[in-house]
Amino acid sequence: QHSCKLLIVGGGSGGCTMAAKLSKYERDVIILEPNDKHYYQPMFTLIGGGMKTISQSRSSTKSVIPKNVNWIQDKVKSFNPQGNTVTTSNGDTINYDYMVVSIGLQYNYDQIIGLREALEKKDSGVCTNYSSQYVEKTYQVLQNFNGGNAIFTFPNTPIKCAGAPQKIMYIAEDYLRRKGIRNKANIIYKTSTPAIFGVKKYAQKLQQICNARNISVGTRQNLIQIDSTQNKATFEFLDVENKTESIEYSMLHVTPPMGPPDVLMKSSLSNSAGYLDVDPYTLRHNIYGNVFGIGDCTSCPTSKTGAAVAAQSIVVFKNMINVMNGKNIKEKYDGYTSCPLVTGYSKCILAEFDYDLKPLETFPINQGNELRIMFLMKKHALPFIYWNIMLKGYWNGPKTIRKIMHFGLD
Ligand code: FAD
Ligand code: UQ1
Repeated sequence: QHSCKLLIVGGGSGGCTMAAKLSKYERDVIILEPNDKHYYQPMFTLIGGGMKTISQSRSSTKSVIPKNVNWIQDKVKSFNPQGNTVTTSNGDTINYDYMVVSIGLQYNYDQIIGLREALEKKDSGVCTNYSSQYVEKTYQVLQNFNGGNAIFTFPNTPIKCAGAPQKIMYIAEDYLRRKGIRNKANIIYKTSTPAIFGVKKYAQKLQQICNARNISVGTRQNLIQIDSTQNKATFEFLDVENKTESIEYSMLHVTPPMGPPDVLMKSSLSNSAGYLDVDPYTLRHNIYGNVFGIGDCTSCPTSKTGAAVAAQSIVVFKNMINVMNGKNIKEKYDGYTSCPLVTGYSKCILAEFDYDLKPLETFPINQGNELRIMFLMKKHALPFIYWNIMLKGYWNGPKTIRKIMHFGLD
């Protein structure tokens, strides 16, 4: 029973950024977002390490949606792109001329037996930085740790910020070292991926760090079950048929399996894997020309981050304005993404790369090294940029800074 020129579905990083940009040009905008709280999720890593509090990562949804955009606090129940409508959980129908889909990823906790129960249990030693609901538990588990196996997992699915499962491990390692009990801990990284990171330059450095800091890395191993009565975690070996291993843990930081939201997967907007089927360069839907996508829910083969959302936002914006004006679209996204790999309480490797997995670094110094300045940027500058520049529609990623920094150098 609503109608608008432009509908934005999802009011996370991508949706709010697009609302800010598009509402400067178009007055008839509706944004659909069910939650009344907005989180700056990249801060969760620091919250897990006790460096920030949950309230520092949170704001009201009302405060991050432009005043002239109509926020409907509800969620999409079904997409009907043939008829240019969506239906919502409350039973409304919303008709649109153009739509941006930015509904992020869904956590599939149930794909690991016993995970929910273990997370809910107060003294289980099982935690995850990935959810606002559980992130504060991570630091409690870390503070209570007094020896044994500390295991950090990466699931067998694409995830948000592929570096985050190991950032908290380096922070934990540093924490225990500073506390003087590092020798009581076995720190173990168990990842479903074939290497510690997807980009060779950073993977080599991270593997060196693991070797130097006595962290053991097991690749192609996937957490499938947690027995929180006996503190045992079971892993399957992805390259060996029928092989599993159970290990006792004192601390277990889990990255839950993730996937596209069910509502997207069952719609005709998705590709065979369930992601929003967009052209990876123009970000326009491959079938429905009046639909665009941004962020984690799209089929773009890039590492899913807020940094990628920033770089995508200017492409979606320019291409949508052209489509709305009946012009050809020409703006292209290069796959830029970035991952600030925090390696402890004072250092960070700032990985930046494109679709070809080639480093695309902003600053004219080797960002593959652990640097204090990058840690300070992660802790102080990026949250400021997010709330005050990106969500206001003025941050398109660091491309301009990179060009200035590299002027005459490349
Ligand atoms: P989100 O911001 O997740 O927003 C999706 C929105 O859609 C949500 O608000 C949700 O409520 C809404 N929604 C869902 N279903 C529906 C529906 N049916 N109808 C309507 N609305 C719906 N990125 C970085 O760049 N750097 C980092 O260091 C970094 N670290 C991270 C660490 C952690 C622990 C986590 C969890 C993430 C991290 N990220 C990082 C990733 C970053 O937060 C995401 O990539 C980014 O938020 C993606 O934006 P999005 O708009 O696609 O999805
Ligand atoms: C970035 O632009 C961004 O969006 C605000 C992030 O999200 C939190 C990031 O983590 C990073 C690293 C970038 C890239 C920014 C610079 C200055 C290199």
